[in-house]
Amino acid sequence: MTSPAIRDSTVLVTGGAGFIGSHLVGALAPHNEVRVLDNFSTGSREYLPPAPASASVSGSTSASASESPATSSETADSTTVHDNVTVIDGDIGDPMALQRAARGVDLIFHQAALVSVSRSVDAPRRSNETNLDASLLVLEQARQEDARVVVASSAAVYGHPDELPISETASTDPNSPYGIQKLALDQYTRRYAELYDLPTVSLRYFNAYGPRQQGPYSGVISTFLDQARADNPITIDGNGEQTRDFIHVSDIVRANLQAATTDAVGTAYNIGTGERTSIRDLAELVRDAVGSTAPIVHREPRPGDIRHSGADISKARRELEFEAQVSLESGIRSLVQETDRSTTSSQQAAMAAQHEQYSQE
Ligand code: UD2
Repeated sequence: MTSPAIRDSTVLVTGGAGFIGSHLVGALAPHNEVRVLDNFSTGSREYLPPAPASASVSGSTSASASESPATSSETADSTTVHDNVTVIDGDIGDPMALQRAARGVDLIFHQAALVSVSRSVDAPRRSNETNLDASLLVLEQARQEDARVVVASSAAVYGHPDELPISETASTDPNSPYGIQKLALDQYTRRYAELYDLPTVSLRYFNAYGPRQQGPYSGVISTFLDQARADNPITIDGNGEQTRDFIHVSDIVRANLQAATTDAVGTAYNIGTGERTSIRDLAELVRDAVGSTAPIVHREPRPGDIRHSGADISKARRELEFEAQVSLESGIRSLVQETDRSTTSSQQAAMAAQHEQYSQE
């Protein structure tokens, strides 16, 4: 399955310099005018697509400086950012920055969030400000611009599932502030279609992984990869029998592109692979892919940890015409190669390769 092309559109990606957002920007940049609104709390300018080898880009226009507070060339090394990408260094909670970033857009991919479940437990009001209050500003701005919105929701909306695989009609009983915030946003997103006739889609990501996922609050795959590379113990919480549905970021990008054109709006879709993998198997997979001899150790189980999570993908397959393509084995293999490349050559070269891959799809 190939994703439908989005061309000659003006698109805002909130959180566009972050893990998932930057991959989306890479896919959109060759044929669209892309605005990135990011406060760079976890994102990086290095994740944004580089200018193509040939100086001019056909089929799209660049944002004019008068429309935006800052262009790519003003805020970053102009050789690192694609001509079609305008970077707005600001917070989604800042109405002025948001207004300027969203002016005249056809489409908004809302990826900005405080993604850490544990941080949301430590500071529920702070995470609510971004994940819900500011997200509501994004929806309101979309309404203002009459723009389609695709929102990043999460499997965290389900809490401890009462069925496996989890379908979109399963009960939603989130067990963290993060999950509560994502559920409220997911509901707002769906209702905006009905109340304001706005084409909206909510995508409930399962466990995302891939290049550029890093930092203290990133997912288990990047943690295990770092540990295996350093030949440090690979730390399994509990007995490792808990399972997750791991989905590669390139598949998440495809799901977003499908959501940007589908007629089946005003609804939420599970974005997973439909396959569950235990954390113990994952530890071995990562260790083997790296060729490491790191020991696998067990710690206390994580408080409140969900035992099993796996997506029923039939609705996404049927209505969104989306199905994941990257197996966990090949996703981990390519992640290991990618990180090998970026440690041996410049980040730029890895970015160019990634960008090239999206351009060809
Ligand atoms: C939740 C959400 C996910 C996403 C993410 C955002 C669910 C099912 N998933 O992911 O959609 O929103 O939060 O942060 O609600 N683990 C270890 N050792 C480590 C690190 C993790 O064993 O060093 C285990 C951890 O205990 C858990 C599993 O790996 O059982 C996955 O953990 P995670 O933090 O990558 O993601 P998870 O499922 O909490």
